[in-house]
Amino acid sequence: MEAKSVSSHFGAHHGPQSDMVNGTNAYEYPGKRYSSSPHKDVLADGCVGCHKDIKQLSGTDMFDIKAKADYDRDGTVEAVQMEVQGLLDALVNENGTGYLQTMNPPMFKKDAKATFHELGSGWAGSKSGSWSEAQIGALWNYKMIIEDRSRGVHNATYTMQVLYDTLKALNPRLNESLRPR
Ligand SMILES: [Ca+2]
Ligand SMILES: [Ca+2]
Repeated sequence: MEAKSVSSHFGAHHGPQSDMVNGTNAYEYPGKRYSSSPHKDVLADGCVGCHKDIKQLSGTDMFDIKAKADYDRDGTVEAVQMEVQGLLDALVNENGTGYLQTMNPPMFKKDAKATFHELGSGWAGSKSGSWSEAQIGALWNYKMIIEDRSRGVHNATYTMQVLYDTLKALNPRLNESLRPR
């Protein structure tokens, strides 16, 4: 598959929260195995059925849930949502060094941030190009994870697996030893 045009509207249907909880509908890479956090079987009870004691990380809009590893490899094991954000930043960041900003033609503007708000306003507006399947898959997964808006809380395992495989497809030298199994 090769795509000659994509638009800011390309992507999974809006509101992918249930897909994320169920661990499905990301662009899954051939030869990779995907699994899930044990969320889908208990969803009827709602989040607070199990997570009555979760607090907010002070000064942020994130939950105080520590990640299992330093997934974004910045030297600190942070909250799950910060680790996910760190991986999303590899795709789009304010310094303009993200994979979706440095491909030719770029999908996102040089000063875009990896946020829900800037999915539309940060879109570079490239009208045509010749992107690889790995690049189109990366766009799909980036948008799905951003639009889920939980930054991994709905399904940390699937979110990390999809992000690692997305980054690995764009950078074959990526160290993926921390990818959840
Ligand atoms: Ca980290
Ligand atoms: Ca980080």
